[in-house]
Amino acid sequence: MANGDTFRGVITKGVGGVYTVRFTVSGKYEFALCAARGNIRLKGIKPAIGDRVSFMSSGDPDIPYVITDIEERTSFIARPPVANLSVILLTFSVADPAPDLTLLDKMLLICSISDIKPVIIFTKGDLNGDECERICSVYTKAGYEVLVSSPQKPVTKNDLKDIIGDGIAAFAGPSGVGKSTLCNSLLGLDIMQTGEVSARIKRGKHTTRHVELHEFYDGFICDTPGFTSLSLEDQGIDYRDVLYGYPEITSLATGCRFDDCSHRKEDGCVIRNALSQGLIDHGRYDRYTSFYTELYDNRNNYRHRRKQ
Ligand SMILES: Nc1nc2c(ncn2[C@@H]2O[C@H](COP(=O)(O)OP(=O)(O)OP(=O)(O)O)[C@@H](O)[C@H]2O)c(=O)[nH]1
Ligand SMILES: [Mg+2]
Ligand SMILES: [Zn+2]
Repeated sequence: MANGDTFRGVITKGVGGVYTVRFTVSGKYEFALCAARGNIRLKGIKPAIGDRVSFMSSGDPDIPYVITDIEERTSFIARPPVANLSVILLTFSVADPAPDLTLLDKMLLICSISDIKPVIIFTKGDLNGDECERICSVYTKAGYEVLVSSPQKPVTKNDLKDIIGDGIAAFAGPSGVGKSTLCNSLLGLDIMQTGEVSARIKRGKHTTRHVELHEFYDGFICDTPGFTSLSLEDQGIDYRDVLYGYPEITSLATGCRFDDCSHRKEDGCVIRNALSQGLIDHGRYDRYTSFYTELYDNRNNYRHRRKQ
């Protein structure tokens, strides 16, 4: 590397303003430690893992490179900050803790609006086989890709190889569902990084704190800390966008009398009929109407601060 040359790579780790950037030299992967140049921070952009960046020599022996530019992001999630995600592995246990399907549906909706492919992984199938089968069928019928994981039959590297390809995938879901267990087993890492769920606080004892990208075939995977709630309103979701999280309703809605049918009480709505025929799951429909109604009732609060 000559001084003044500019290189390009992907941020895989960021701790205290020092970023690890993976780049290619003569067909081989190398890692560079980089600081961020002031103008990047001044533009209001803080580098995040997953960012594709340009960098050059800094002259500082401690942090030898400096990030000079960040490519436009194809997607961004804020908590934890990860840029250019192409896949979210939505991980929910079928028991211990019981699956929070309201949270799952909210995340499916956000994935759809953010153009990130969701893949649902139901863990702990060993603890409640019947419930596992039931919710798998609900989400498979709704059109989603669903995988099941248990200690006897964990999700394998091969199951995810083509799904992730050369993209970036992140685990996401509540605490204690087994994200780190699965991520570590996929990466062949020490299982000691996960632990028993504490009975009192229902969290993994070795709860994941810092987030980094790990190489996975031609792409990356990352583990993330669990979370318990998510506000669609805070995410800037409009009531008219709720249907993006319900492809099975959208695909039948062409039969409704009104183009802007909300599928709640309108005359000529075919969705209630589809419900009684079992074509749409009642739980999914109830969550759709409750998100719609809540966002509709609060619409004056968020219209002025909706993301463009
Ligand atoms: N029975 C059963 N237990 C599991 C399975 N997967 C994980 N566990 C256990 O669930 C507990 C929590 O697992 P973690 O991997 O720490 O959960 P996590 O989702 O990373 O939790 P946070 O980091 O707090 O978000 C551990 O005791 C695991 O051994 C499974 O498929 N079946
Ligand atoms: Mg974890
Ligand atoms: Zn309708």
